[in-house]
Amino acid sequence: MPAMTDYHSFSRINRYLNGKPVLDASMVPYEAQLVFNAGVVKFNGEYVMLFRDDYGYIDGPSRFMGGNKFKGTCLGFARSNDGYAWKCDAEPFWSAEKLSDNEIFRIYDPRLTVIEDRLYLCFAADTYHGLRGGIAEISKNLNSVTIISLSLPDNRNMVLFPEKINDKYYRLERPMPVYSHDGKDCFDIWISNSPDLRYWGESSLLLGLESIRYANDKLGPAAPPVKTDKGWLTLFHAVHKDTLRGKNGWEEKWQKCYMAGIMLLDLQNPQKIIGFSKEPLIVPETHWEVDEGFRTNVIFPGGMILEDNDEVKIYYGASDTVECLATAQLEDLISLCTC
Ligand code: BMA
Repeated sequence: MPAMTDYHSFSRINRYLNGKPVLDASMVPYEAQLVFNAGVVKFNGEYVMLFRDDYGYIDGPSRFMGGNKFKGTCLGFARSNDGYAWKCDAEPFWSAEKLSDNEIFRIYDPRLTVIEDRLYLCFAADTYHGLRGGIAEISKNLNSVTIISLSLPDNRNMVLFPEKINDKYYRLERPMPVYSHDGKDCFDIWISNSPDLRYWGESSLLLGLESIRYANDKLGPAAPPVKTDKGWLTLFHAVHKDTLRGKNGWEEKWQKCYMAGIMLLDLQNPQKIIGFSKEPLIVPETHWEVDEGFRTNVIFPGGMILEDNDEVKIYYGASDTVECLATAQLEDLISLCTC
């Protein structure tokens, strides 16, 4: 496995504002420390972002040196007219504390998908008996949320396709099976379908870790797939672990590096991969991605928007600390998916 420095972001990826965050804790009008891993869609004539906010961090001797203890995690909305400049709502939107379910103690990493004018949320839920992936519907006025289904543990990083395919809903997901290789995780991307968003089945392996040469630890779905003439354009995160890596962010030994990868799935049969990129799409490189953060070297995309002029906006959490935006041209991204 080549050293991390052998990898670079795709040359035609443009980091908006040279990688400066489009949203960070200073823009949130309530308690916030880490603002990241957001889902983003166009809905009701505006751009809507639902971000994760880990708040109430007690710092140690210097920034992010107090361990990983937070008061809580909530999800908050931000809105935009152009997808570049964002403004947060005055109050947080949702958190585990708002549920009557005593099992779930944290909700995080939201992804948003609009299907037939309805807004759906996929989320990760930490429960006292394992990690679960949830699907919920958010009301049109963005005021309330109704849970539709929760997976068995352990599963997370679910994303919904934005339309039914052959009359079925589809989702990508990342279960956490107990097989491993050389003491490392081996987590892959799976695909399932459902008649009603509630009952899921016909699950099959979509992309195994062994197919991605720049990853050796785990893969997971990133933003919900986007429909193009050539297929479903689909982002994923790919994790490379190197035991020689030492201190990064708050941990003594944070050895993982999260990159973004890209693939194209068949429009009528999304279980079939048309192609994927041999190289990573986005690799941690900027100050916000590499030098400073709660967990450095993490690129975690959760939203992708295809504009009418074929610009693709990719929103990603950087270093589990801030939310950034990269753009690219659709044809450049499609031309990468050849393997
Ligand atoms: C994953 C999730 C993400 C996080 C990433 C990197 O396992 O917990 O929320 O961004 O690790 O720390």
